[in-house]
Amino acid sequence: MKQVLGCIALVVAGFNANVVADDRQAFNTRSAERYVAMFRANDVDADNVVTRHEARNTLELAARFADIDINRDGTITWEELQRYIEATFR
Ligand SMILES: [Ca+2]
Ligand SMILES: [Ca+2]
Repeated sequence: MKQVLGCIALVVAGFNANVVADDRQAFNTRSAERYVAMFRANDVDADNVVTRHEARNTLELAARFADIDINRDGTITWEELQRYIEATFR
């Protein structure tokens, strides 16, 4: 009986781990989509680069600007955004 309960506990624990992994995946997907949307919304002149000036009105993007701006040149390129998303939400 103990062994059966142990098996059930393992199955339940495995199921929970899958649920957590799915939640995590869903969160990461939503976050990645949100960052892409923020990038597009803030790229006012549509040159595929977001400057600090363009990002100034979006708190989350402004707060993460230095993290995303990998080469620290004061602008976020589309490639830098993709690298940030890959490193942070995958
Ligand atoms: Ca721009
Ligand atoms: Ca940059």
